[in-house]
Amino acid sequence: AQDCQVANIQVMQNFDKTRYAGTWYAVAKKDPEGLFLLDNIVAQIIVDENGKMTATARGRVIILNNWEMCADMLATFDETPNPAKFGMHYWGVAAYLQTGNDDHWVIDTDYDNYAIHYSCRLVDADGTCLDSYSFIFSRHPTGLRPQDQAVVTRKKQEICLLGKYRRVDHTGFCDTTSS
Ligand code: DAO
Repeated sequence: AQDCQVANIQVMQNFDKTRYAGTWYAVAKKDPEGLFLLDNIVAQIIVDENGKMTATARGRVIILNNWEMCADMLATFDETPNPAKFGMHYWGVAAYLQTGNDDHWVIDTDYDNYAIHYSCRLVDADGTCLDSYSFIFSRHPTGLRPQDQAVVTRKKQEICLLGKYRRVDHTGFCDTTSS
């Protein structure tokens, strides 16, 4: 799983979306081209009584003309034969925010502390990813527990993104400011 072929990326085995539900704080992010969510990124994963997964997410963004705000985003997920691989449709509560369709793969999680997300937007002719983004999520806004850092580092390497992440700060900017 170190050949960097998108098709060979290992995802979470026996993924349980019900245990994935709840609040996740992004603590690190590998940005895609034309990045959108900057920091103060918090996602709420919801699984309804029919097993349908949706999400709300909020984060600081800078839109046209350097306007800084907190974006409220909504997402729905389509299941695939692999329970850890979803198709995600997302859009902004406000019409001027980004809209799109991305993969949402859960690479690894212990459900209670950390989760590693991955999305490849563009696969190159050689099967590697040309434009990816990835969130490292924590249940704790303060960051990863020391004991989770080693496993997260190993998984970053497995998905060929080691060294490509930046820290995502939580300053409280989006706790009160609304879109
Ligand atoms: O921030 O550059 C970026 C890409 C992220 C776009 C999608 C964000 C909206 C939905 C997030 C749902 C939970 C991960």
